This record gives sequence, C-alpha cells and structure tokens, in this order.
Amino acid sequence: MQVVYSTAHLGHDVTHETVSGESVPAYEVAERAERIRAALEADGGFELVAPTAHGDDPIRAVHDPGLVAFLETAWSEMRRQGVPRLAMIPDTYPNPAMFEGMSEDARDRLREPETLAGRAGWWGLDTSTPFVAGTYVAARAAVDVALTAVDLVLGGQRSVYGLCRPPGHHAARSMYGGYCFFNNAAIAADAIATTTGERVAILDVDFHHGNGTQQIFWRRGDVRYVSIHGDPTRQYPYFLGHPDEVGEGDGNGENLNLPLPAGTTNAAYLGAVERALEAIVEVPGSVVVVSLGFDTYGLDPLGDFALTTDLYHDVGRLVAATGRRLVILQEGGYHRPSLGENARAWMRGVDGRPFDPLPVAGFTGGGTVA
Ligand code: SP5
Ligand code: ZN
Repeated sequence: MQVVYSTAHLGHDVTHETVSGESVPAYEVAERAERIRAALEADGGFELVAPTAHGDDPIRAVHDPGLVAFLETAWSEMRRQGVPRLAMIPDTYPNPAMFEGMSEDARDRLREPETLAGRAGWWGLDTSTPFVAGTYVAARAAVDVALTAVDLVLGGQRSVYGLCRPPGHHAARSMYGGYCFFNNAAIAADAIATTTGERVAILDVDFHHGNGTQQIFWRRGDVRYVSIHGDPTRQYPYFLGHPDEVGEGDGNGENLNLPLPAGTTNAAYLGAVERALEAIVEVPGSVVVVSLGFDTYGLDPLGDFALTTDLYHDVGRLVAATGRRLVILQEGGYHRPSLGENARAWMRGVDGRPFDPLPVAGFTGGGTVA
C-alpha cells in the first residue's frame, strides 16, 4: 500500500493545550505521525510517497475564504501586533446566546474583530487547538497529503493511506478546532465528487464525532457521512453527534451518527461497524473516504472505549471487503506507544495480509495491560 506522508507536519510543534482551563502537555503532537511512519517503514509492506501541491481551490471549495485567510495570515499578524507568545489560544468565543433576539440583518452586521485574540475566537471552537508558527504550512501539507491520496486512488490504486497531521474532521466550513484546521477528509470527498461525478461515502471511525465533516455535507445529497463515536452527551465535541442528526434538504437521510457508550468492547464495536458499512455500501459510488482515528484504543487518554490492536486488523479487513476503493486519512489517536502497531494492523487488514503483532505491551481488554 502507498502511504502519503510529508515532513511539513513537524513544523506544527505544539507543546501545550488548554483542557478545562488548565495548560497541559499537548496530546496532538508530532511524535504521533512519526510513530506511525516508522512502524509502516519497518513493516516493509508500505511505500512512502511525498504529496504534490494542489493549490487553494480544493480548500476554498469546502471552507470559508475568511477562515483560509485567517489561518494564512494569523502568525505574521500576531507578530505584527506584537503578541509575545509561542502559541495562540483564544479565551473568548461567540456563544450563540450572545446574539439572542437580534434580527438576521443585525447578525449579518456582526464582524470579525481586529486583534488576534478576537479573530482566533471568531474562527475557533475550543481552547485545545493552539496555533503556532508552522501550523499553516503543516495544515496545508495535510490537505495535499489527502488530495495526493485521492489522485493515487483515482489513478488506479485500490487503497491509499494519507498520514495527515494535523487532523481535519472537527474543522467546519467556517471554523477550526479539535486539533483540526482544514478538513482533510471533507476536501478529499468534495474533490472526488467533483472529479468523478460519483457519489461519495465517508466512514468516520475516529473516537470523536466529526462535527466539521457533518456540517460541511449537512445539506448535500452527493456525500454521505457515517460516524461511529463516543456519545456526545459525555464526550467532545459535546454539541453534535446525536442519532437524530440526519441531514436536511438534499442531505436529508445522508448523515448517520452511531454514538456508543463508555467501555465499548470489540464485539459491540464490530456491531456498529456492520451497521455503518450497510449505510456505506448503499451509496452507489466507487470510492470511500475513511476518517481513521486510534483514539478508540483501550489505553487512549482521550477516548473511553476498550478496543484492542487485533480489532483494528478486523475493521480494516471489513472496510476493504466492501469492494470500494479507499482513501484512508489519519485523524486522532493519542496513546503514542500503540499508534504504530494499530496503524500497521489496520492497513494490513485492508491489504488482506495477516497481522503478527510485535511483542510489545498493549491493551488486551478487560482492563489489563499485557
Ligand atoms: C482529531 C481529534 O481526535 N480531536 C480530538 C479533540 C479533543 N479535544 C480535547 C477535549 C478535552 C476532553 N477532556 C480531556 C479529558 C482527559 N482525561
Ligand atoms: Zn478523535
């Protein structure tokens, strides 16, 4: 299998994020992608490919030009405004209740502030997504990784893995957040739909609901979004990901959310995968985009499921068994020691190759570490 990878992600070298008002060591760090790259290289069955540049157009097809302009200029503007910080995290966000009672006209007159703190709050979702000097270049490279994976699949490859970092599925048309800046999977799916004229299905198996992807395709009938995730009643992104969110307009019935409880085991998870794949194969297209996260792993510090490495081999196999060509894009996964093996298991499953785990400590279920 070809794996698209760029060293540009290393420039998005965040050290801290803010969780519940407290500065903590960042979860979404460069080591994540490096662990996966190293494991796939050591496996020997994967070919690393560099991305090619795809320009702004595919990004603007999905994102608000204002968001693109903000992300492109934020760092130089921060320097110009003399903000003496290594990372930008806003503290004030426009809660919709702030505008309660205002007419649509009055709301249309709301505008982006000028100070960086205000602008970051205007475009951002949460305090866990710091912006540093190399963020924009890294986020652009992650889009190119996704679009290069699309090129390779449309060029005839059966399945290609885009090792995107930063991830993308929390980024909406006009919003960044959840460690995501541009929505790599949505940009890829839109590019596939535009290029092929076919319908596209997105399977999101990151632990978190992909609120950004859902938002982008909410009213579109040509892209179906199916997500398995921790129930938003207890987990980030908290406000979206419920089963009654089914899409509207042309997109009515094209959005499927499958939230799961804390402690979800391999067996229960496989049941949800089966339901999700039924919805995926209803879509009459040849390509499926996978938003892949390993934060469903039993030892993940952000997720609360109990999945094991072996399960990822099964899921990869089952997704490939749909017969669709796969553009597999990396999203989350924060238990760093297991990321390489989990990615290797998933991709070997897709390739129909057996998986022999390396003899390292890992989660084996039942709350034990073997
Ligand atoms: C791509 C992706 O997986 N983004 C996830 C963003 C999660 N943001 C952090 C939310 C904080 C949740 N509370 C932390 C509890 C740690 N024990
Ligand atoms: Zn996640």
